[in-house]
Amino acid sequence: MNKSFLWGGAVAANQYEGGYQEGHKGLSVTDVMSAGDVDHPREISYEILDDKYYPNHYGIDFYHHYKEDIKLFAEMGFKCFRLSISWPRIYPQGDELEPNEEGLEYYDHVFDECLKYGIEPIVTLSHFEMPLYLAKKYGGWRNRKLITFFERYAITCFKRYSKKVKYWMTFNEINNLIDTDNPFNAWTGAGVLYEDNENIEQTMYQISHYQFVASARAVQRAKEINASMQVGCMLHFGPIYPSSCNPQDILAGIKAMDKRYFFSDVHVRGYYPTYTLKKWERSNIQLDITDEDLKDLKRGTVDYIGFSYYKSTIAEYDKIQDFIEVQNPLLKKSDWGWAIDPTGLRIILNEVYERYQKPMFIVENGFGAYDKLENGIINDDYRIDYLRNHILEMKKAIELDGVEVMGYTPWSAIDIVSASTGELAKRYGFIYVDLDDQAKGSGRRYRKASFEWYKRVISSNGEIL
Ligand code: BGP
Repeated sequence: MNKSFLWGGAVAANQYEGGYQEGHKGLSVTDVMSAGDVDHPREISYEILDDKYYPNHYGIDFYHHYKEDIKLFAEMGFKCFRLSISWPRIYPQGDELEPNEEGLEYYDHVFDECLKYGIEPIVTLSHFEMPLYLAKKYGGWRNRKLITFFERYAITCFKRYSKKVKYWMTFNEINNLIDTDNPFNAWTGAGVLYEDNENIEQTMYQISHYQFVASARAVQRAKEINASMQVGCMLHFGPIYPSSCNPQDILAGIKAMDKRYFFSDVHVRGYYPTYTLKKWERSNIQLDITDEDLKDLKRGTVDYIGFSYYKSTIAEYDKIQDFIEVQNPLLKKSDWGWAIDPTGLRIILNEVYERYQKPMFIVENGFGAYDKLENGIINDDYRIDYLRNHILEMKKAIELDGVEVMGYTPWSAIDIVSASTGELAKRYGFIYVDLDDQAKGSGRRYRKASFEWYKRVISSNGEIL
């Protein structure tokens, strides 16, 4: 492994910061998302209702514990720490001309604390969130004006942190927008709720287009501010296998992957792929796309591909919808039904690298589980197994297949609120936080078994697994 390989861990502002009304932060769309669980989706109301609990308000209170937590990351030997900036901390409403100085200072402190230990901050500008005000007043990313607001926010961050942050990403898992059956996360994070009888597919492509343009403009502004800054995209990836060797199923697998690749194709190549143009023609999809937008897409292609990998899936031919997703009988699953497939990581690294020849950054990979704290000890061997097997496959992709991988930041550096369910009980971290789903508990941090294990992995640069 290359000596400069970026080992670290990842989190997202809305899932761990807390302090939701401190430092003149505005409300985020995630601040009005109630708790859910494995069987019940979270609800979003655009108002804070008295009878609901909102897990993001407290998160794990990193806002007040950042020194203690970053010290623990340093103890593990992190070379980098992936976090996101909360947009409403910087622009509380989203459409103001001047940023909130207190919000900017907060991230100065966080970045300084990281840099003190030689930890490189890796920053996502929008991780499933935005100012609630933009969602209510403008309809979120349905509205072209959002491009200007995002660009202003990005410029503010690039200028302010140009000496502290080198690696940036624009929109987290932008390709989750395609998942129109489950609009959770990417849709709610884009400040968009379905309207009755709307053409959901058309809306999805329009939101995506505005985000692509906003991202491309951010890339250009970053280069103007500091040419050495690197801006990447962030995709949710994982191979989609055909359910059999029937050519119909093979084609179904390709079509299913195209739905994910559509987003990286635009980010990386700077233009819309032909399979999408044909789809728009066929489905009579009408979009607001200007010539200037298309120029922006070309000028603002990304420097690297950040992606999350948790699981693989299977596609089976379906007459009506091209394909349907089915379960893989050969793979074990997590308690939340996510198929465990380390080889899938090597496969996707190969596929994506061959497609684009751009450096890749694994910015999320991890195992959500119900951890048990017993006498101050958390034995999370299942997590160690998961991560070990994935790192082994990543190493094969690098050493045997020649894939260029910049770093690995498992999800999550520390226990945080789950994005999909709102639980804290779905834990991913190397550090246990003594809080329950209602944020009750001591809040004390404990090193899990995986903490000591990962520390050795980093100090041996991936040799001791
Ligand atoms: C990704 C998101 C993260 C994160 C992770 C785990 O989709 O980028 O924000 O939460 O998945 O998902 P969950 O928290 O739902 O288990």
